[in-house]
Amino acid sequence: MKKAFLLGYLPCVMLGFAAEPEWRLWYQKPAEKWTEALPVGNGHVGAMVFGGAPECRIQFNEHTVWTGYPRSYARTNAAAALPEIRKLLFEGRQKEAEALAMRDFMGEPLRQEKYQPCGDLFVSLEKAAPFTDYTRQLDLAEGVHSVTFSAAGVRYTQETFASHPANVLVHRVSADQKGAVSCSVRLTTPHRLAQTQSDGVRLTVRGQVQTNGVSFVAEAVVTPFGERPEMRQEGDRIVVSGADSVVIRLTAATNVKAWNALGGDPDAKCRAALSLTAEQPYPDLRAAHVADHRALFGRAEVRLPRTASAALPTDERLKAFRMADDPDFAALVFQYGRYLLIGSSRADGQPANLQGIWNDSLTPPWDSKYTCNINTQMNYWPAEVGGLAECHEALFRALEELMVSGRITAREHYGAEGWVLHHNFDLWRGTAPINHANHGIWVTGSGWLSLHLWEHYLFTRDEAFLRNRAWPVMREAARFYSGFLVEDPVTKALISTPSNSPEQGGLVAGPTMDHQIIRSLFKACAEASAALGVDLAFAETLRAQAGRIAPNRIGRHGQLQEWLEDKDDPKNQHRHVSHLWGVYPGCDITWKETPELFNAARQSLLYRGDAATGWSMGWKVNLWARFLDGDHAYLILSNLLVPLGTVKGAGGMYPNLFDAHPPFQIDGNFGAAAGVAEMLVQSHLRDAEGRALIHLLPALPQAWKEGSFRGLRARGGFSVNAAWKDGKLTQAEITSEKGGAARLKAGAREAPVTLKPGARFVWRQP
Ligand code: FUC
Repeated sequence: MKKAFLLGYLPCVMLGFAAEPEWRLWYQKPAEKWTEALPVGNGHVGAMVFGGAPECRIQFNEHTVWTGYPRSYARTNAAAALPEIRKLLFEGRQKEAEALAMRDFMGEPLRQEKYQPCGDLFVSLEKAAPFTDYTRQLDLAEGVHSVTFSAAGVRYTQETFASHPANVLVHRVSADQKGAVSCSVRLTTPHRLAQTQSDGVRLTVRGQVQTNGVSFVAEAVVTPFGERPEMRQEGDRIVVSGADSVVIRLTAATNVKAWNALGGDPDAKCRAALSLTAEQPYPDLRAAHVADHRALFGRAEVRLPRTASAALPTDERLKAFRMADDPDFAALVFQYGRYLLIGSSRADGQPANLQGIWNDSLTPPWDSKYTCNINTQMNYWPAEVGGLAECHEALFRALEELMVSGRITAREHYGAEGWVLHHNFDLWRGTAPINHANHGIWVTGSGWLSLHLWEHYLFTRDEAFLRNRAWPVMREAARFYSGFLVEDPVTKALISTPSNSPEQGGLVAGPTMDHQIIRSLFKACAEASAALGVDLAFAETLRAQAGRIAPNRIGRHGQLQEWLEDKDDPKNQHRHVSHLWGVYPGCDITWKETPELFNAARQSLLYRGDAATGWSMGWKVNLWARFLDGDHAYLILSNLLVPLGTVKGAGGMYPNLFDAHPPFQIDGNFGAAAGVAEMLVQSHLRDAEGRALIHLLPALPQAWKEGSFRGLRARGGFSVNAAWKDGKLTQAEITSEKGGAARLKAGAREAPVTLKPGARFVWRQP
């Protein structure tokens, strides 16, 4: 350990970093490709820092720059086609049902809108080529990107961060010699309908994504420091010479007032952010940012054995990664996942989309929107367990908005009460079925996402949140399914139809995943209603209906059936493992309560195989953790922690550790981070007395012989720390903010505990 630490430490000291940060990504050359650049973000503005020399490119996004404009995608009276679609499905005439649905049932328009890039900031240093001793790094704990290099006898440093408290991105260029910073700064945008201007101090880009759509403003204010710096305008650039340092503050805003209203004033929003920070010295701006970032990032940590590999530059470390050699890489991936969530999802911003907040393309893959038959949910898997519940808030607000648009979809498409969301949404909160009837008609986006509110309550025990925020959304989601479920003429069970098992098998009646989600939602609603003492009669109806929903079934290959019929193909290695929802993230199927179904689900996962795209592997890590198989979970995780293209037919990672679907899709980062946590602590079960069962080290791989974690959260309102050696727990510590009872479990040992508010329990092992 000591040797490895020194190996990593020395080069940094030699290269001029004060000390090597504990958690960082670092490289010895500038980024050439976007997937080599490093992300910073404050939930409003996200940026990819290339760190080049002499020119550093900072490609940036603003969270509400989207194509389109407010509109409903619901199709008036689509519900008229519903009885016939159902009838055709019951008669086994799937293709006819899909054709009818394509004609009369899909949303209008058929496609949703796209998340867009905003612009690029270029900072070009004079006399900075050729350069030597180059390092760039992203310090995950501080949330600061830095670049250092030498050129013509001068040592330059550039720092970049996206401050949430100040709502600006800050970039500073400095040098180790007075007056040595001479640079030019320009601002561009890839949008066609745009103009750039400069007043000699400030660069402004004004753009319009499309006529009658989103308009945006991005502004960068350039401030030189030193004895006699000069600043002038040259064409579209601001040129500084002879400065000790230059600070650039960048902000961006749009005319989006809300998901259903344009007409905001982007200039005023930019002015507000820039004037608030005008007088703030750089060290103060930086300190306020670091304090804000650390308050979130510093809450939780996983430590795994650190070997010499940890000292390698990140791109080389990724190439060299072998499971047994570099356990600490998984800890870095856990921390990076948390870092990315802090950067892309803050309470007052949009939720993290398919690329978080980072996108440089006008036509991004899957529109960089919100696919919610797995992807959006996966983004938030590390939120609660990883101590970032506040980051979940952006999604909760989106759900409240989706409830409004989803009510119209419920009415027009199903003649039903409540609200429904299908498999995608966008900035405009589209909720209707899109793309194609063979996968776009999937009704449980709203059910699954509503359970995120319930999970937040379970983790925090925040009753005011349950009453005021969670319950209205959950209840109305359940109200939809309560009216939507129909009796299967064969089995007499209640089933979901028409729907789909994402994204295969076409339009069907009764996919297993839907039933697991709806049953879980109904049970959660019954519990919530009892806890709050409200809507008791409705809860009783849900409880009764939950008991009648088609149960999970074991099929002829020993598998958990994905559909009502026993038609699974054991050779099917499709990336979606939807019917295993009940194992993770749900708990409809558990080792404790339903061991036979649990084994069948495990068999299904074995059939599906190990290799897959990024997010699918992220899901499988969590599933193997729930199957209590740490080695298998780690095997999948390590298939993900490789350069893209290493495992045939599978994803992997780009040099900046962005997950490859491929191309980049951020869900795999979040799935992997959540998976590491799920291997170390699980809390989805309760004991016979209803206490949260906190299972410590439930799926520890052999390669993680020793380690520790702190600040992971468990349901019931607990924070958990633990350490282990030789694969055995040595000590655990749990604290409870609100007070409560839990049962700790490690291997065969168990200990019931009851804690007063604020109290801590230390569980020492023999
Ligand atoms: C789902 C997946 C695809 C992709 C897309 C964004 O449709 O099946 O693999 O992740 O979302």
